[in-house]
Amino acid sequence: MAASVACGQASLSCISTAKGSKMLSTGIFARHSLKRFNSSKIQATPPPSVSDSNANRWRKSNTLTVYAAVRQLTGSITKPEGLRFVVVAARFNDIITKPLVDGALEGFRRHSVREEDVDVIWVPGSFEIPLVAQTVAKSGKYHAVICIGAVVRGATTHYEAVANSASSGVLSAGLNSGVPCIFGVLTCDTMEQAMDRAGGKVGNKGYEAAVTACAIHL
Ligand code: INI
Repeated sequence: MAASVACGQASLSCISTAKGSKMLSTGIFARHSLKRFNSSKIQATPPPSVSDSNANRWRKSNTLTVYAAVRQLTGSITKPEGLRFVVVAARFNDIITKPLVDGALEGFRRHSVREEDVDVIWVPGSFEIPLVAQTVAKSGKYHAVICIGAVVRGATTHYEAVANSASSGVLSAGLNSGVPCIFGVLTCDTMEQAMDRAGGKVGNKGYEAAVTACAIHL
């Protein structure tokens, strides 16, 4: 049985299993199985980068057996209804950040987050993300903030400054606000690497950031 427990501002999803075990497929747990317990499955949706033919294998290898007497607390990616999210996205390199934002919105849609529960705020570049992320995180309106940007190494040291500021700034925004701020900022050597991660052969990191937000909401 799944329940919710309040914890200050936080609400954690609690899966208690009084009558045996439940299988929880989340994509973040290692595989465990113990056949002598009864089990039922709660399945996560495989990301778009997983082909239909590999979907069942993906689900199988992302399964956790939850034992009867063990109380497990986790953010839930199976019940994100009612949660509100905001995407803070950089316009710089928007050939990359637009598909990342699309991926994030697709990730929310596939995990039952309602369209009206997601806002998107555009900022000039990744350097500007942390301040806006912290401000919206502190507003109390959202359960998590998804930060999207693309920092691509150029000929100058500007890359290092922007990439480092974005990563430490997003971390600080989360720590200062107490609201998860998910780091969906690509830091790549080339545009090709960035495209691979924005819906190309390595998947869509925006989609993954949205799923992370669903999984970690406090
Ligand atoms: N912003 C990015 O989001 N990605 C980059 O690759 C980038 N580079 O390389 O310059 C970038 N610079 C702009 C920066 O984020 C600020 O908008 C600008 O410095 C004004 O504060």
